[in-house]
Amino acid sequence: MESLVELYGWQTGNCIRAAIALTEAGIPFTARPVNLAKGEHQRHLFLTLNPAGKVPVMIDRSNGQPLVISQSNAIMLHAAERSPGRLLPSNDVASRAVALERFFFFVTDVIAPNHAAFYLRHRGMDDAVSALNQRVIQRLAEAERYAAESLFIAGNQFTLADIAAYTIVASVKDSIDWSELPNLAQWFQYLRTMHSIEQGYQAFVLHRHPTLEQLRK
Ligand SMILES: N[C@@H](CCC(=O)N[C@@H](CS)C(=O)NCC(=O)O)C(=O)O
Repeated sequence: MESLVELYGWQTGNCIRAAIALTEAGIPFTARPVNLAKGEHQRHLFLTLNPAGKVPVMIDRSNGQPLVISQSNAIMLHAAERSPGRLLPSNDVASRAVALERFFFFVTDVIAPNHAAFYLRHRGMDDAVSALNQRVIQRLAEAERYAAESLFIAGNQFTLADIAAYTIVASVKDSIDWSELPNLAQWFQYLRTMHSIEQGYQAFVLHRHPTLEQLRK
């Protein structure tokens, strides 16, 4: 049976985070690869879903009327709301606030400058790129404290904060001085074996899934 949720995306951090969150929330979804290298995100079919021409986009039909959401963080929060307690602590206001604090730390203080560096690299602004990349590694090192405190980034439960942290740590892992971050290293090794993490990274690897174009043929 077709899943009630579709996730359009590609092999990028934003899409992988959304895929990990849906998987960890136990929400079955069909991954629909949108090949950015081939410009599929700029084609009319995709633009009708998201006029901004960006992935990920989720369509959730589980409540009758299709719900189309196009921000990765909104998709992650939606996954958390659909499965109370799975991605954010549900019965302790303080633990939930800490999980959100750390989720937004990674999203705004680490992932956002990393994206800005990616954009500026294409504009040839090398000095700005290296300043931003340095900043990303510096800020990321603050997570050593979180990993030292508990098994996961925000306590003893896997949360949205771990998903945000994992994808950015994985993407810059070769620039990290791991000898300085032993607890984060241990956390990283543990998370890489988690089913939802593996599935998220596999979701948009081109394999059996038809592409958006093939689906409409
Ligand atoms: N803030 C958005 C950013 C979406 C975004 O920039 N997606 C990138 C891939 S990670 C994209 O679609 N890039 C294609 C383009 O901009 O042409 C989110 O978190 O979903």
